[in-house]
Amino acid sequence: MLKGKTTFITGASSGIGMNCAFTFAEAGSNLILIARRIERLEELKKQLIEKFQVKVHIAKCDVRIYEECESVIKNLPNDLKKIDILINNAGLACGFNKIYEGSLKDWNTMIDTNIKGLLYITKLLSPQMVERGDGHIINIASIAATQVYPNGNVYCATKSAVKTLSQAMIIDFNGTGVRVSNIDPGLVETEFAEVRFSGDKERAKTVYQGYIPLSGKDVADACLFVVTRPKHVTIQDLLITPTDQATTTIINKT
Ligand code: NDP
Ligand code: 8X3
Repeated sequence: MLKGKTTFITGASSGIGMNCAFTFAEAGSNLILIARRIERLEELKKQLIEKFQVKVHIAKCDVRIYEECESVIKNLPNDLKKIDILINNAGLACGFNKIYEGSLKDWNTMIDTNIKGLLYITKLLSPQMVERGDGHIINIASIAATQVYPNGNVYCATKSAVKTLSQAMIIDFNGTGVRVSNIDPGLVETEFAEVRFSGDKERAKTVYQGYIPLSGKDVADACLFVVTRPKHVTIQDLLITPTDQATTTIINKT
């Protein structure tokens, strides 16, 4: 379905991003994968090439640092410079505290990664899409973008910003041929909770217990569906949850 296309995925070393890499490679797309943990990307690249025989370029990149993003994109191999699909996925939650107990460091990390990182990569890659009159950008926001929950404060605010930026992009790219889709996943079992709880695996496990959460693959399948619609069709906004999740706070746990 995506043979000959190139997909650029941020935050591909884990979870949703890594699953998008497998799903898009299986559909025939070449890949550019970025994250900070390059050793994970090296292993992933090996597996993808062996299994799907697509071209894979990896790069170590902290999306919070504009110069790093710029250098990665400047140094793309010639045959992978034309980006057809961008999946703005890199993101995280740090901490789970009342706003009056929050940490400045956590707030800055979330704001710089989830909002500014997404803007940096979009600024660097979208002009070529506009010039060609073709391209698709997927922004991974969250159910938390519209449903704030206790202790979610700054994380929810960053995801709300992502959703707003998706709407802004849909408006600004209108008439250029570039499509933009916002995806809001509910609870997905990835390393997300472990990162939020500073590496506490036991606490993280409890987030996904008592019901069947989404998998990274479920979200990757949604991304594939979105990009494989005919060119005249845009899925602007998609909310995907586990069946047992009604809202961020109403979850049918056994
Ligand atoms: P994971 O923790 O499994 O993956 C997060 C990815 O983001 C990793 O590959 C990580 O790579 C990357 N990342 C984090 N910070 C940076 C950075 N500064 N520069 C580059 N890459 C970075 O979590 P998920 O897969 O669940 O999260 C992916 C996205 O999905 C996030 O935006 C998250 O907010 C969103 N989301 C997650 C949900 C969930 O329930 N899991 C629900 C809704 C949305 P590395 O550490 O190697 O840099
Ligand atoms: C991740 C889902 O509900 O933990 O965005 O915020 S939630």
